[in-house]
Amino acid sequence: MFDKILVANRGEVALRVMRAARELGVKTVAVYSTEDANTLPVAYADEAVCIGPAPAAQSYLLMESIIQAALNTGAQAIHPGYGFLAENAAFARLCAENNIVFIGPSPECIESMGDKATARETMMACGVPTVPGSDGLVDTVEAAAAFADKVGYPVLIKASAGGGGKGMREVHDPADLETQYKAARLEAGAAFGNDTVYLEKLVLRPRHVEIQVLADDFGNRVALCERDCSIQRRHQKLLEEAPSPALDEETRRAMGVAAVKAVRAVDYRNAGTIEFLLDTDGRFYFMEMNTRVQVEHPVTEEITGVDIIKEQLRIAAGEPMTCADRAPFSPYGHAIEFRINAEDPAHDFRPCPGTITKFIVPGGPGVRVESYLQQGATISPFYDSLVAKLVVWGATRQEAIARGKRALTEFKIEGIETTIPFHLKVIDNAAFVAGQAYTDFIETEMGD
Ligand code: MV4
Repeated sequence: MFDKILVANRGEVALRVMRAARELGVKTVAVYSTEDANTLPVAYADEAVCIGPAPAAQSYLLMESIIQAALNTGAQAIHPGYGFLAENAAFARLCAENNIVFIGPSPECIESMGDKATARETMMACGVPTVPGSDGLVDTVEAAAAFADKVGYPVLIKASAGGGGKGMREVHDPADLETQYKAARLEAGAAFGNDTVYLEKLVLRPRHVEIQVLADDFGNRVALCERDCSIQRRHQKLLEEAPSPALDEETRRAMGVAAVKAVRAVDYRNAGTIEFLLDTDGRFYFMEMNTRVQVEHPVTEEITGVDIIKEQLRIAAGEPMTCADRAPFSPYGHAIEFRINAEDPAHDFRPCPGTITKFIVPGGPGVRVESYLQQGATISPFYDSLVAKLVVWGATRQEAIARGKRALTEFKIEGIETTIPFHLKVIDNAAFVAGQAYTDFIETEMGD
């Protein structure tokens, strides 16, 4: 195991990684912007290095400064958390060039999964189900029309460099194809500096179901069940649960097998997530692979008992994962994560950074709170608006829901608006309680 690692992130995930490191007897180095100087992860770390001012481009995204901090402090590895440099192949490469272990997959894996058209081809080649789609990139309106005529409308135009929904355009009517095709390319070019697109048949009313995977250097590859992340707003997840209320044991097994196939095909190492679309007939299709640990990883930890971050550290250190002999995994109980953001759900979820005047955290059985804040702390406008993740576990989904409601009610945050009132509505919603939430849940069920 490493003696010391550097955590190239901030907020709750920085603290989460440091807690895992501490349990393994690994020392930690925090890097921070001047804006974050007084935050908990900086105080918690064994050492801390200021890397620049508030804007991420001048601090958390400065690869050279972060590498220099690792070299100066003798950190042998860097955990990137999520966001910032977590899926930056150049950063993973720079780590290697400086003999620092990047706690994550190889730069080649990051790159091949970062290009969505390539990822799709790779999955098709190894037998992972994909939505019927164009044969590679679609360079002309005529080729787009030919594909749409062949598979039938509606279709979805996707940017190869996309992900997270950017550069995506639905086409329901042949008359709109040209306009939407041109719009998708313009948007993709502006957003990613790459305007290539491909087409897929549009899956109607899908659910977002993703499989957590771990792979080590000894050929161990495990699927840690699934998470259902259908409750999203503009591609920002708000609530995630595990297992998915929409999967039976057979589909779960099949999805896990497909995910492990994908991991083997690209010789993936460390933690990752394979995202699938689940259609209303229970069929699933590869959507994207995330080559990092995700915000919602705790729900998987709760139903499997696996500490995903500690496994990441072991794998990166060249040790075998400790959970391989437990595969195939079946979910134990049910977990739900509520993302508590500093946003005002009554005003289109507009961010509302500010100072927290009261912060009373829920507790009791089956309640886990991942945060880095306390009373008197300030939410910075420079970074994401995540205040806390409230994760509840119950023996059944029904118990998890009751516990979630109880814990959301106990959580008292004042001084800022939060998404707690939104979650209290979700948890009383009949479609959610029945396990019938699709990716259009917020539009169809939370209209007001
Ligand atoms: C789709 C789809 C329907 N059909 N692909 C959204 C983000 C990007 N990863 C891919 N996405 C979608 N791809 C086909 N062929 C619907 C979506 C989609 C979506 C997926 C998961 C969660 C929320 C979503 C919201 C809108 C669209």
